[in-house]
Amino acid sequence: LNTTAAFSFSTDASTTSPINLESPNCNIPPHIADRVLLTPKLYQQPPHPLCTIKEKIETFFPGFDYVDSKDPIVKSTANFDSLLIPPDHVSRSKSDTYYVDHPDVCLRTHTSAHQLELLKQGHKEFLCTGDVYRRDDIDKSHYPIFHQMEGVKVFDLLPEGTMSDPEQNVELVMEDLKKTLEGLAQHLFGPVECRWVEEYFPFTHPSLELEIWYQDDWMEVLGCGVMQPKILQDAGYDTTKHQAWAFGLGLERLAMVLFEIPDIRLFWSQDERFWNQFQPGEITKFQPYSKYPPCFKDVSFWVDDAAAGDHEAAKNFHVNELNDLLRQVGGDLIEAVELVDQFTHPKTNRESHCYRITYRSMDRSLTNQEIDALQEQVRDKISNQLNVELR
Ligand code: FA5
Ligand code: MG
Repeated sequence: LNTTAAFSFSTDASTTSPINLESPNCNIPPHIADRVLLTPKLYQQPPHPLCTIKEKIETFFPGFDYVDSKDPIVKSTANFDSLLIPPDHVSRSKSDTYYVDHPDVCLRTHTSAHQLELLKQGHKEFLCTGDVYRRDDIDKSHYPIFHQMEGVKVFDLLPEGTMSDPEQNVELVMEDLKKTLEGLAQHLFGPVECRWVEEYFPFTHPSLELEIWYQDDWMEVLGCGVMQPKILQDAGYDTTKHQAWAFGLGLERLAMVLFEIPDIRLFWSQDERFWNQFQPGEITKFQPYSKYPPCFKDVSFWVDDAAAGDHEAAKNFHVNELNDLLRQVGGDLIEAVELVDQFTHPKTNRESHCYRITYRSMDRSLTNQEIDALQEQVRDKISNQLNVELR
């Protein structure tokens, strides 16, 4: 990395967390650190669609406490342990999570990171909104920074005798949760095609995901479930008397449906043709300025470094390393990254991957020259920074 700066930022008057990009325990690339520094937050800037949808959801939950200025830099204990996520869970790996200081401090990967803390502070019905960070796929509905809203509701169960069967309680809480979220979908979209899909989260049981039909496919918009009693106990509740539901929804995904925004990168646009289309608090359909042509480039490599005699590296290569590298070079000009071919050489036993990179700007036509230059940089960086051999 060519930066020596230790960034400081503050989203909450009480905290200022430094990010030292130089630290070997930090895997945050500069293009992500820059975004962490961006204040005010998109969801606090009318007429941004994320701001409008946040407010529209909040009006559906009157009486809830609204929390939206928690520091995105959190202890791993809050992001993982407090939610009963096991020590060896893949979501904790450096290839999935951005660490400020591995393994103790990370960029929150979900707003669930604040559940226990807020419960302990006495919030019983709350919505918590924030920017969250993940090393993830690159396509029209995945972005390394996105926004979630957490919802939690703690129930005081009826006196013993009327509802003393815990199984039955879980069912009633789950029913309330589903009804609430179906009501929310109706409140946001009117009639829309939805389906519930069974899921697993360590912190809820049972757990579900809600999907909405959008652009000819099912798109997952939220995860939810009945909170594990252990979490309520850790917050000081007697779980013979209390139970809770929780959900975490992806604000971009919902806003894409509501405003007909075709690509998640648009939320980060600074183009006035984007911003000028929206009015504070109003829901209007996004008019694409024009669809500029995409350009596809393939890159193939052996996922080990024969020169270094390191055949074990194949096991260590993770596509998220490539994704971050691509965003570093191409920023939001990278529309999608897709593994299109993979094979193992029968003689050398080496593994080859071929990725197709889609370049496309949301607001202008790209020139061949420009893309060739980017692709050249991409190849350079791949061979210098990843433990692989270009083909
Ligand atoms: C979670 O993050 C859970 N914390 C949700 C939860 C909360 C479950 C409370 C139970 C109780 P998941 O990883 O599925 O779950 O993400 C939740 C939502 O975030 C997804 O449904 C999707 O709408 C959105 N999302 C996930 N990854 C991305 C991404 N890379 N870009 C944009 N949105 C995303
Ligand atoms: Mg999910």
